[in-house]
Amino acid sequence: MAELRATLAGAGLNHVGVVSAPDYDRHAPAAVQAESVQPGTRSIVVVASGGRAHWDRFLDWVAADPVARLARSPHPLDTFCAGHVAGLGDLLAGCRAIFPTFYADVHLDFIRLGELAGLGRPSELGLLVSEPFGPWFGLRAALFVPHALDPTPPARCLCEGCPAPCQVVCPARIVGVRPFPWADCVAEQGRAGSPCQVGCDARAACIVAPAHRYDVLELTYHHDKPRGRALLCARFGVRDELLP
Ligand code: B12
Ligand code: SF4
Ligand code: SF4
Repeated sequence: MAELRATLAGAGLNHVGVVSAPDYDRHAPAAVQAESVQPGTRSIVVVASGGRAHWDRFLDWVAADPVARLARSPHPLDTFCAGHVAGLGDLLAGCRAIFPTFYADVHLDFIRLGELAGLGRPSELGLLVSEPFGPWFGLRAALFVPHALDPTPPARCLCEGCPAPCQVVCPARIVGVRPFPWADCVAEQGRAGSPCQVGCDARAACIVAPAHRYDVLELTYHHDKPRGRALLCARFGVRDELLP
């Protein structure tokens, strides 16, 4: 596990937790039980990127060949992450990696998975919030592995007793509503002129680990992919070859 953690950290995949297969199976529906995702699974290693390190490594990787890795690539950040995971080589023997993308062949609820693997607790924002990284981490992969690894203990809920400055800045006033009304969040992001088209103000207001907040380029890339791509292409001086 130490070697796996160290190799993942090389790409900024620096927030890693483990849930045992039996514990995962107690929460996951029949279609995605561990044995049907990958026969022989005994643990699931959930891999996240805390703070800006993964994004910075991604920019270094793009810089080496911006035409192939950005201008001609529909999902450059996902490709970078998947490439690093594939590069784990022997460490992945007998494992299956599942990614949290829309085009993945298995769709897992990574918020639930991240919580089970002790990476954070669902917050007033709907997102997981953790002690080391606040809400500033992304879930990047789930490795279904044939080893019985020590599970990570549950994370602490940081919203309990917090004055919740996140609630008042949400234009849709949905922060704090349980269960989190994702459909209202989507609707607000689609409203003309909404500040949520370029970032989540509630996430930015979270008082936990603000030093790990993403920069404007990364925030734009996550919230407004076309504009994020345009900014990245401008930064690397390439023409987006996927534009019509
Ligand atoms: C779609 C999506 C959105 C949509 C809508 C969310 C929704 N829930 O409908 C919108 C656009 C609103 C959105 C917004 C944001 N999102 Co979003 N989003 C997602 C995405 C891609 C899928 C969410 C989803 O639909 N989950 C349920 C789907 C996968 O499952 P399903 O097909 O319906 O059902 C199957 C499974 O759920 C399974 N299942 C059921 N129960 C269980 C239990 C277990 C244990 C398992 C394994 C499976 C399982 O069974 C079902 C049938 O097979 C996730 C990534 C992911 N794969 O989880 C990110 C994700 C949740 N988003 C994330 C983020 C960061 C954001 C934003 C901040 C914007 C951004 N990208 O920067 C904002 C959040 C605003 C806020 N409140 O703070 C992060 C959260 C990170 C964190 N720290 O918690 C995620 C995890 C992406 C990532 N790679 O990190 N998001
Ligand atoms: S993206 Fe906008 S609507 Fe959704 S939680 Fe954040 S501030 Fe509220
Ligand atoms: S500001 Fe406080 S209540 Fe809001 S998400 Fe962060 S920890 Fe939770």
